Amino acid sequence: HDLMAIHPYNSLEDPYSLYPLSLRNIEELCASIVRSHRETSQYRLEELQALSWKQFNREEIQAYQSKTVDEMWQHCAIRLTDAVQYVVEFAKHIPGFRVLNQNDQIALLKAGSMEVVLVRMSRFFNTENNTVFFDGKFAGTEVFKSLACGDLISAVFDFAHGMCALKLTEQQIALFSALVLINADRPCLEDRGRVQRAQRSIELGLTHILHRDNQEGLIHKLFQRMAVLRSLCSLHMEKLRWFSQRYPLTAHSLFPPLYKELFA
Ligand code: CLR
Repeated sequence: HDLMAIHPYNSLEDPYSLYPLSLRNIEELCASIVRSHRETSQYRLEELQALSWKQFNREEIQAYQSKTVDEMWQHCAIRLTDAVQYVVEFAKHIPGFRVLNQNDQIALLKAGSMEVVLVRMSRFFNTENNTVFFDGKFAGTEVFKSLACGDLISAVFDFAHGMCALKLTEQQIALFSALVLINADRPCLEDRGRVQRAQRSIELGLTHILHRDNQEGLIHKLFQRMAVLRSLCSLHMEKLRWFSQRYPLTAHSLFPPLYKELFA
């Protein structure tokens, strides 16, 4: 691990160019991923806890339900894009991400940003009443009725519930999110080798903190969650294609450009 002393700047820019990684490298990588997560997570857990009494009342739910399909889709697409923007910010501060070429960065975000939003959703989820923090208050599935994709919404809520059951710490969520994003199996990568090295380092980081937390058993469950994430995202894409076919104008002119760029 003395390579660190020889190439301090290089190692900061691309810690994955140095093999084998020392424990110190791995701890630094974890610390920077956790910092990036904290700085882009919008709300701290205590803040969300303090807001959990804010629920939509009957009239407010009624107002969401009486929106047209395209109004509600546009509204949710805007909220989702907002969340994706924070994920992009998170990604940019992961050491192994910012050293990738721009095409590979985009390929990873196209495939993984929605998945990370769904991982992050568990922080915004109240398992006591199955509600998610949306538009300033906690909303149940009924709020999303006018999207006309109840199967997607209930699958997403189930996923959030299952993630909450794992009771991950913020550090574990941060490393898991990074691993969801930096995945060498994604399509259209130009420098797959580089992504693979970054992925391996983050895997080492996640294993390291799970070991330290005495929760090695979680790694298996987290890999299972990744498979569920993939199926949720293909369901999201399927719904988006359905919507764009029925409401081409809304999808084309009223959806946020970033949403179109990443998912269309
Ligand atoms: C996820 C964590 C983010 C904050 C955030 C913002 C918007 C929320 C999202 C979270 C969870 C999923 C969400 C979304 C708005 C709409 C979407 C509730 C809490 C639901 C699942 C509807 C998806 C509709 C598409 C089919 C358009 O940091």
